[in-house]
Amino acid sequence: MTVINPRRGPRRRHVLEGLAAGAVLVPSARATEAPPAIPSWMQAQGADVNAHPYGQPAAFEAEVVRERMKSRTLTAGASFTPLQHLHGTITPNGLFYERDHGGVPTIGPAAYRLLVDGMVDRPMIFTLSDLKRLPAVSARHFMECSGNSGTEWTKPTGRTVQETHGLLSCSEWTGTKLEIVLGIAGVKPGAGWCVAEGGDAAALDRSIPLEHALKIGAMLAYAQNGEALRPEQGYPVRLVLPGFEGNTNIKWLRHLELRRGPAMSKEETAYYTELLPDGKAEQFNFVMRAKSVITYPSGSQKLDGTGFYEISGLAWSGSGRIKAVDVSVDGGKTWQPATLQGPIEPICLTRFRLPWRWNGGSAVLQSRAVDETGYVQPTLKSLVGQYGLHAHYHNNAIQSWQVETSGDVINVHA
Ligand SMILES: Nc1nc2c(c(=O)[nH]1)N[C@H]1C(S)=C(S)[C@@H](COP(=O)(O)O)O[C@H]1N2
Ligand SMILES: [Mo]
Repeated sequence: MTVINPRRGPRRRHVLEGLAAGAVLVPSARATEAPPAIPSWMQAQGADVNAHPYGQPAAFEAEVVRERMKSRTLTAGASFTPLQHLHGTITPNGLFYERDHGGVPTIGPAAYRLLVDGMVDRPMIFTLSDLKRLPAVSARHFMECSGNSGTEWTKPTGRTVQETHGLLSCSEWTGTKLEIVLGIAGVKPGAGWCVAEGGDAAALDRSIPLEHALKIGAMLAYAQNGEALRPEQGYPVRLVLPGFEGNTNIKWLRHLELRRGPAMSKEETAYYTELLPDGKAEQFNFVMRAKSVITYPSGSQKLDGTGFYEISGLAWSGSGRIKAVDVSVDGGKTWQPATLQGPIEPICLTRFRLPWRWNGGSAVLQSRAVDETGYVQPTLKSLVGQYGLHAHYHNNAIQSWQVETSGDVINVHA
């Protein structure tokens, strides 16, 4: 990092004061590897350009990995995206969060088949090449497990934003629309639901309301960020239901059955329902409500001295575009509007930023998202007031990070 340009206006200089804490004025920079000296890596040819036919991250980035949830089996479990290390809004494929109920099956492209039957005019089986011949679309959408932040209902538990919010990722998905495939099979009148089944050992199946699924642009995706889906993401084909809870985005999709009503499968009765304070359970909570989180500074990070910091984070809503994000540095007493990084796309992660001067005092950082429907992300208190403490899924409460006078950042309930 270089020294601040003295020609910048006084106000900007004030905001950026302390920005380049580690930078050194030119005359005292005498390390042999620092410019103007010629460093060792300029004195010989670089590494073999053919070493990695498939590119790898820089060796220095080895700590940027998914973190596995503690689970009793090696196959059923989850791993979390390292949101604190990522920039912008797209999740690299190797870091996309993962949730598997029965491990990752190996399905070759030649062996893949999709059966479409039930209330259709023509029951059909599609191969992968059949699906790839159909008109394609690409769209950027987030995906979030409805269990994301599930550990945070009663007390602050995750140490990092990876642990509190890492069952969240965002890709550019490419595939063919569900509408096209169903159009070929011909949906019979009266078919209101589509049961989607995965080709894994869990045979995970969910009932999808047909009209709603078509409205949100449901997709049979075979590509993610330009390349084929990763095995963990459902290779070769998964259902992408923009804005719906992760669980309904069936991976290794093998069967679509058109029906009058839902199947009442295990995953929509025993699980993925919300136990309410009155003992009743809320079912079919498909749409992920607006939510946001500050990724920098966030849990387990440490501020390196007072001065300028750019608070930055992610906001998203299953109902459409993010309209605004407000940030508080005093635990919710006062709020300032953050800048949203465009383009702001519907049902997509949106990056927000706010310049901040840390004066060395204790501070509680929070962000609050508002989506295009006017819905405002709730405090934990108001969410618990509504759902009680027996709910597990869909915790979209405001997250608080406390900056201590030491500069350490910790997860707190404020
Ligand atoms: N066939 C199948 N589909 C599945 C799952 C699964 O275990 N099997 N997990 C579901 C859950 S709970 C979530 S949150 C998302 C996770 O998708 P990802 O692993 O690509 O992040 O996939 C859903 N689709
Ligand atoms: Mo999930």
